[in-house]
Amino acid sequence: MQEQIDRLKGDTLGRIAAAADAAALDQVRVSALGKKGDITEMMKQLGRLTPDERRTTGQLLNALKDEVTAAIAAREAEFRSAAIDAKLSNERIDMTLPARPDAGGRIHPVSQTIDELTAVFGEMGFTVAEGPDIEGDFYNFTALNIPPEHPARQAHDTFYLPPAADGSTVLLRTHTSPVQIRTMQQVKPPIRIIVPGRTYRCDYDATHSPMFHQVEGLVVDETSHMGHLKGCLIEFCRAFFGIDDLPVRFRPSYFPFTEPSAEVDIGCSRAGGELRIGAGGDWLEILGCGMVHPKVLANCGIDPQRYQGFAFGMGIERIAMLKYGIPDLRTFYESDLRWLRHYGFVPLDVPSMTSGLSQ
Ligand code: 2NL
Repeated sequence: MQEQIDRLKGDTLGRIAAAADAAALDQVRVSALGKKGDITEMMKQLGRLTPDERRTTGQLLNALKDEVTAAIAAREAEFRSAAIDAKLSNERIDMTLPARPDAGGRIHPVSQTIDELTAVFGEMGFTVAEGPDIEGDFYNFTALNIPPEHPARQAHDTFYLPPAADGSTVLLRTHTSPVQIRTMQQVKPPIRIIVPGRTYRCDYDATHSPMFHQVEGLVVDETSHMGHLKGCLIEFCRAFFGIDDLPVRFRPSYFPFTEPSAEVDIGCSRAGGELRIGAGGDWLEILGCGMVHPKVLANCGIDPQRYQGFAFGMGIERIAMLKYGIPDLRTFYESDLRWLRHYGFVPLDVPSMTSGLSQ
């Protein structure tokens, strides 16, 4: 009996070790410990033995059963950890692989342009401010000295939302100026901010999109004057377009929120039907600006006797088109991957004061 048990033990443990997978192992378990398994059958024979033999053989068989059970459990654990290892090595990614050659994504020209102009104004000491796209008519119009009958307020120029519960008017901001209004209400001068962001107007044709991007700037201090405005914007135009001697001129204009107001042109040439930015005798309008109207300062709780400010605004798509030679505004919003591969920017090319077309 002892011999038979030893043989069975060697045989069963051998088959457990040789089982190639969980299914094979289960077959070994059934053939040893199942209802008709070898060990089970031997246990059934115990009844035929003398009480003494039954005790010793019973102990041996119990020990064998425990040992086989433990060996099966151990082999099962091996299969489980091998399966996990295989899964892990399958799913492994090499964190040391360089991102550069594989970076298929591109930065949209609007994002790139915002990053570039933020770098330029950042060097001059401006910080970036942001605010909600949905605004009230006080912030978008009234505080800016835009009269109630002004055409910009009309429903065919501005996207109005259904009135709020308290009856107040809500709209999609038509410029980023509401952010400057909120800043002036909250921050004691000196103020030096730029506000890039989405803006909305009821307008759609080859050169207008109902959603577009603007950046506005605002400086408020006790001694700010038109000379600061001119120096700041001439510097911006030259740094942004990367042309040190870019001609810049200021033309008188009108906005309800600035007095005096001006439009800024940069030099260009249109020789041969091709637009080139830089000296060339022609002019191209790129932004509007002016000294903040005293009424606008007062509307925000700033004393116009003590403080003065200048402000400016420009369209981001427009300056992006000029800098990067993108001919059609509507293509900005088409999500055409071929367009993005062509006009987009590689993520790791971080914009700086000096990066851009010239590099
Ligand atoms: C343009 C002209 C401009 C401003 C925007 C402004 C904002 C406040 C007070 C005074 Cl809170 N002015 N913004 C001033 C002048 C021009 O934008 O052509 N934008 C595309």
